[in-house]
Amino acid sequence: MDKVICSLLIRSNRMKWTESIVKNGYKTCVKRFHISSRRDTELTSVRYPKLKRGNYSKVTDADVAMFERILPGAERVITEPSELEGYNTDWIKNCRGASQLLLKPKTTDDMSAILKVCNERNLAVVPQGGNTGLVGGSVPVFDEVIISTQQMNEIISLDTLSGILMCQAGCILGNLDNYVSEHNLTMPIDLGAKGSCHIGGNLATNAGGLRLLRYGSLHGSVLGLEAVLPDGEVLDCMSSLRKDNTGYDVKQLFIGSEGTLGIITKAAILCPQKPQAVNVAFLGVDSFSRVLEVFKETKKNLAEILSAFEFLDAESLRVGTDNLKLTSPISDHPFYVLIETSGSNSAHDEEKLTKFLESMMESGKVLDGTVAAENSKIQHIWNLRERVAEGLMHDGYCYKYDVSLPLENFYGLVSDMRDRLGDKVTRVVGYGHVGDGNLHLNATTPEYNTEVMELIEPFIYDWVAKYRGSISAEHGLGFKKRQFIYHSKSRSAVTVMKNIKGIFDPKGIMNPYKTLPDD
Ligand code: FAD
Ligand code: 2HG
Ligand code: ZN
Repeated sequence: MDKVICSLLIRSNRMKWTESIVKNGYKTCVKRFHISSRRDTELTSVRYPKLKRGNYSKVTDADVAMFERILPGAERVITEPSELEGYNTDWIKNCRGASQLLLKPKTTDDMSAILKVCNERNLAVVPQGGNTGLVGGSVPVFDEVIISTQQMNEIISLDTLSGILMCQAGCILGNLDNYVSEHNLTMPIDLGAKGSCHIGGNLATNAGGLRLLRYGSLHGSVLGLEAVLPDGEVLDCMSSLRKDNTGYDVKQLFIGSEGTLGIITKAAILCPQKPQAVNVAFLGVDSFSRVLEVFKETKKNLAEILSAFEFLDAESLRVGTDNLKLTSPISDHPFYVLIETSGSNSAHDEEKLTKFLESMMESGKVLDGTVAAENSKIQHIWNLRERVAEGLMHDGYCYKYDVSLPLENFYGLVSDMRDRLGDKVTRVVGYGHVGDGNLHLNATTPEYNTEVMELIEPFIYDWVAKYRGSISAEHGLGFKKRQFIYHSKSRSAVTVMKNIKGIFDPKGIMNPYKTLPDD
């Protein structure tokens, strides 16, 4: 048995870690790579011809002149079509709008002034952070004015004792993590898009990511928030108190509201202590039920140091090895598990993890594995998991789904979808955050294919509803999923949502055609 775990550990030292992974200090930088040009993406208004533009005003020269007065200086009021292209198209190149105006406020006052004008003029707007959203929420559907938080990137304060960070909404998550790391703290959220996504975008989508298992959702970590309402009113909920039960917790409404209620301009976030010791294990197992057995044992044995439990199926791993030329540190298996531990005592954690893996190997639950404690090796393993989304884009068009399901039904959906789509697609992959009950199912084809789309939807949503899952676990509804909201939410809940929307945004200028279904 000693031999088994020995080979497990030696393997990690023998591996050639050829990748240069940590760029700009970020775990993974999402590059704005160009597999196909953004112009290849069909206009959303063409792909969805039944959708009608709302009764909003069109931007005039007088509007542009007014915005130039509010936002003086270069690069703040953009009308040049070539510069607008990237802002009009989403990261997965599924959606493309035709906005003719991009605004870049720097301050809350700027934001307030431009929203006031938009509201008075009845101009529809779409808030945009890093534009890494995966449901078409961050780009216009028709010609909405794009309001980017790119220039709202100031860190306001960090209280190193309480761990409370205050910043503007346009700060890039990776930059914030680098900043708080210098003070022995960490951001309570981590995701593959951290090199591009903004904290405001994270809040607006209530992003989950790789650390949710450990630090919980943003609903708990966000202590305060400032937002500008559509009429320009500044909603100040910038509390930095851990406990504050004075009245309704209004800020919570903005977390996950996908830019439909107002624009988040500032946040106060509780940052946990940065773990001193991090270990990552990458394991091969022979079935999905084994993944679940290992998860159960992991929770039991590594409880207080467990910080992530992720899985990939063999096809997901191949996305990395085939499309991104990543190398796997272990032999081929039907399923892979990534376990991360984060603690304060490396000797203690390593011993605990090693002992645990030893027992998993001995019982036959785990067939092969490697453990990494060194940063570059840890990163190499994380890349196999974090970069699946990027790798899929190399296949062409990606049909992306993000669902919550009871763990026992988790992988059945992937198998059924594979049977259903057969050789009409390049591949169907299943991977995700097992620890949070969140499956990512993606299928790819060389280009968008209506027949494939009609085979997937509404089949997938009916399947999820049958098991009382959620059709959007962490990415939101955005443009692409809003019409399916009733698969996961009751009529009464959606009615309340619509009423709330009516209170905050009576003219409906905030991110129209997103999140809420048409009547
Ligand atoms: P955008 O894409 O710009 O916007 C997203 C939505 O928020 C839009 O509806 C937009 O209108 C709204 N919005 C943006 N900023 C504001 C604001 N200041 N105020 C109000 N509304 C605003 N998501 C996860 O949950 N977990 C993951 O693990 C994860 N991994 C990802 C990995 C990759 C490689 C990529 C490309 C995306 C991933 N995502 C993940 C999806 C995405 O939701 C997150 O990347 C992120 O939260 C979006 O932030 P953003 O700044 O890019 O927002
Ligand atoms: C992840 O967990 C992201 O990697 C992206 O949420 C998932 O692309 C996807 O389907
Ligand atoms: Zn995810």
